[in-house]
Amino acid sequence: MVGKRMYGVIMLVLVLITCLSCGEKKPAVNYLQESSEERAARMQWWQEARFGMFIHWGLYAIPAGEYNGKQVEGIGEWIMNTAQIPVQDYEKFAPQFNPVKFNADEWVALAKEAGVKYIVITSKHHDGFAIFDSKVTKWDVMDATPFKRDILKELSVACENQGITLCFYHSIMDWHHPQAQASYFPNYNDGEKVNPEFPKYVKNHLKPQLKELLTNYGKVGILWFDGEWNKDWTSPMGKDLYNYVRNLQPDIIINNRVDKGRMGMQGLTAEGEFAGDYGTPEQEIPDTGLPGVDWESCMTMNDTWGYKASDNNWKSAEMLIRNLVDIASKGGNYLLNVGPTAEGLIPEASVERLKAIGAWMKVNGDAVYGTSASPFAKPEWGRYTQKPGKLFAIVFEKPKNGLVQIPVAAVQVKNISVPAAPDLTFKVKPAGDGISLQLPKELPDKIATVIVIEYDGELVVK
Ligand code: FHN
Repeated sequence: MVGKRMYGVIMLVLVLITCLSCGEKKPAVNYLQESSEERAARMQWWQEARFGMFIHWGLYAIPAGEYNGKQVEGIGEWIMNTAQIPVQDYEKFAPQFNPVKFNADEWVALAKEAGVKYIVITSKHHDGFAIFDSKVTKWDVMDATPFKRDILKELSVACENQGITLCFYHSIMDWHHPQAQASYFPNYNDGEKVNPEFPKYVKNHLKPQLKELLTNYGKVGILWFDGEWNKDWTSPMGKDLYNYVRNLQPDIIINNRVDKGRMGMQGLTAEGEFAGDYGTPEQEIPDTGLPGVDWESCMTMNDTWGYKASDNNWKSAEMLIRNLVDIASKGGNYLLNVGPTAEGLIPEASVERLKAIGAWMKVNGDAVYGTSASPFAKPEWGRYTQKPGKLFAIVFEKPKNGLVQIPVAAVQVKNISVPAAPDLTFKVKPAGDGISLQLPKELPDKIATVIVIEYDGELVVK
């Protein structure tokens, strides 16, 4: 019996060797059947990262929210649709795209200074324009613009050199491609129409460009799909694309916008068999963490993703830092957006905020990186995050009585420290099942003061 089985194994190996030697593709793997252990290993770097930078950059930075002398409402990268610009007129922006001030090393250095661990950049947004050297189309930075530099290649080198994970946002919806939504003009986003040619766009354009992105730019951390809401895109297409991408880079992470399971802007995935590794709340933060659910809130610093000269509605650094803490306290990731200008510069208001976040993270990053969701309901004065043996009490607003109640039994406490005030000490006063800490008159960090409680044993969650 063993002889026969061994013979079978040998034959299988020989067949595989033959296939590989004659250049036949290795059989595609169905990654939708991945084991929980394999998934956990693949997601680990992303779960520990907690903080990424979104970059929306493309031709829309040229009009920058204005068309034919008029301000165009809404988000800057939607100007082709919002201003109802015909394809041939939108194409006139390409010869104007020459961002000579673009410096990938500077962008990545800024992201690193901010404490960002991964960058997600728009390889192609809904307007179909590729900011990389695509042999699939002339509608790309190499053929259609005077810039003629492969932006993603320069970014991939800078990320590799500086230890930041590079990821790509790629729109399934395409307002420029004749076999996709170009023919839906003047409403390229018409959710009722279906282009019978769309499967040909998927086969001859979408997939080949993804193959370029996953072959020519090194290891890619995340494929961040978007534009999946049109009727043209189906769940079977999403599952097929998920496997197509994973077969090109098996360790890559793919968001839930590859399939049709996303529940609107709240972004999490509906019950059922939908592809995608994590939920994508947009411009919002879930009220509570969701045990066992991976999610990432993508948010802007002002009101637009793509650059818009008139949008100066900037969130404060305080709000951005507290968003990061709030999201981490619920077990999520924060994907914070910048929209560079047509010259290739990240707006100064974004730079200032990124540096402020970085200054806070430099002192307090241990309370965010590699943490998991708080086991406790959020207290009125701030948030909790946790790591094994460490509870981080992060104080936004000092309670009137100056006391914070921490649900860790006094006997368990090994050490209490405040990274922003290393000399600060606390008298540990038992209070009920936990301890009560008297805060100093002035909080060491006005935005968010981190108190690290190191303890023995397990936290008791009531
Ligand atoms: O339509 C896009 C929009 O332009 C932007 O890219 C956001 C960012 O996630 N996603 C879509 C809107 O949900």
